[in-house]
Amino acid sequence: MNLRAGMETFFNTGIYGITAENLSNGRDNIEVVREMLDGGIKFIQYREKEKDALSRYEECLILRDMIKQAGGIFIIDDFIDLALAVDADGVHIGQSDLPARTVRRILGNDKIIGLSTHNSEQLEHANGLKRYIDYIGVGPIHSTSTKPNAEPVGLTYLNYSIKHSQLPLVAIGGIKEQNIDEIIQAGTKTIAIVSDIVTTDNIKEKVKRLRGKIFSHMFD
Ligand code: TZP
Ligand code: MG
Repeated sequence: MNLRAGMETFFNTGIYGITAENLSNGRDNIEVVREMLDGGIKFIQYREKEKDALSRYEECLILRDMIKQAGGIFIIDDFIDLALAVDADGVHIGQSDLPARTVRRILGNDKIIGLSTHNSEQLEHANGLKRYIDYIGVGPIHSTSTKPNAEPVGLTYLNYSIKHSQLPLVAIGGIKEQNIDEIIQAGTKTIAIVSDIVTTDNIKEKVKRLRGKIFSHMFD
């Protein structure tokens, strides 16, 4: 099946996992992603801003095969060249990256593109870009040390985006097992979590509990 057309099946599996090796308590991204996949995560983003290009490339070649074998989707944060080099499934871009339309031109029609949004203007703009992009990020919901300089948008913008987005959305930022319920109750189907997953000793069990919370809400 076409990846972009079939994306929502994967997207709506609850947790969107994101790497952060510096927070992973000595474990490398390969080990952490293995655990995420074993816990049932199907959407994984490689987010590594500090490593050099060769290290990123070598690591992503391994991750791409692991994620493909597990039937998951592999997204790369920021680096369009890396996504093409390792044949990842897509990229995630921010408001200051190349325009979505340009990224679509570079990547061709088959790759997934996600775009971060932080307010209603950006959301309306993203709705206008829906020929080019496949999902939006909404956040940071709460302030988070994983992205310290980003202004939190709170539940107000989350509720607004759930109501007005014409694209699938993923909520992100400061979301943890202890405060995930309000995000789920707002109607969010996909939730991205970095630190609460990668810092945990037993990532697989953590992911299972988090996914269980989302699924039990769906069948309430
Ligand atoms: N974009 C907005 S917040 C964030 C990103 C990448 C980091 C979220 O990390 P955490 O640890 O789940 O708060
Ligand atoms: Mg970015």
